[in-house]
Amino acid sequence: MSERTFVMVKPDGVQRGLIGEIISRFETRGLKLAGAKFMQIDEELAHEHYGEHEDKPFFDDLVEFITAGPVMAMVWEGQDATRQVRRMMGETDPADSAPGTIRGDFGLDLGRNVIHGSDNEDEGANEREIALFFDEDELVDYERIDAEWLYE
Ligand code: D4T
Repeated sequence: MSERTFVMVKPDGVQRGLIGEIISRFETRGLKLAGAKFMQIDEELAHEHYGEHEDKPFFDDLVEFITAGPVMAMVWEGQDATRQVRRMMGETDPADSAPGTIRGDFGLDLGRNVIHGSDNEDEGANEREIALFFDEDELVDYERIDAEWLYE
C-alpha cells in the first residue's frame, strides 16, 4: 500500500554533505519525494519531536544536537515506504548497522546517526511527524513518470 513517511537528514548529515547522497538513494529506490524543507529546528520543535525521550539521560544532548545546525526534512511516498526507509537507514546505532545501509555506510556513533525516519512501530508517528514539520499545502501530489515500471 502506498504511504507517506517522514524522513530527516540530521545536522551531522547536512554538515557532512550527505543530503544529495541520501536523497539519491531514496529516488533511485523508486520512492517519490512529496515534500522537502531545509530548516533549523528550534528548542520547542525539538522537544515536541523527541517528547517520547524526555525522561532519558541522553535527552538534553539529543536536543542540543538536533538544534545545532540545519536539517533537511522530507516526506517520501511509496509502497511500504515507512518500513523500506527504516530498512535503508539501518539500526539506530550506526555501529550495529549493516554496510549498505545509510547509517552503516556513513556513521560510527549512536549520537551522530545521520538520519531520522518515522517508525511504524510507533502508532501514528508518520502522520504526527509530517504534521509537525509540514502544512498540508506544502506536500505535492503528482505521479512519477516511471510509476508503471516501478509497480506491477
Ligand atoms: P531517530 O528517532 O533519531 O530516527 O532514531 P531511532 O528512531 O532509530 O531511535 P530512537 O527513537 O530510539 O532514538 C532517538 C535518537 O536518540 C539518539 N540516542 C538514542 C542517543 O543519543 N542515545 C541513546 O542511548 C539512544 C537509545 C539516537 C537517536
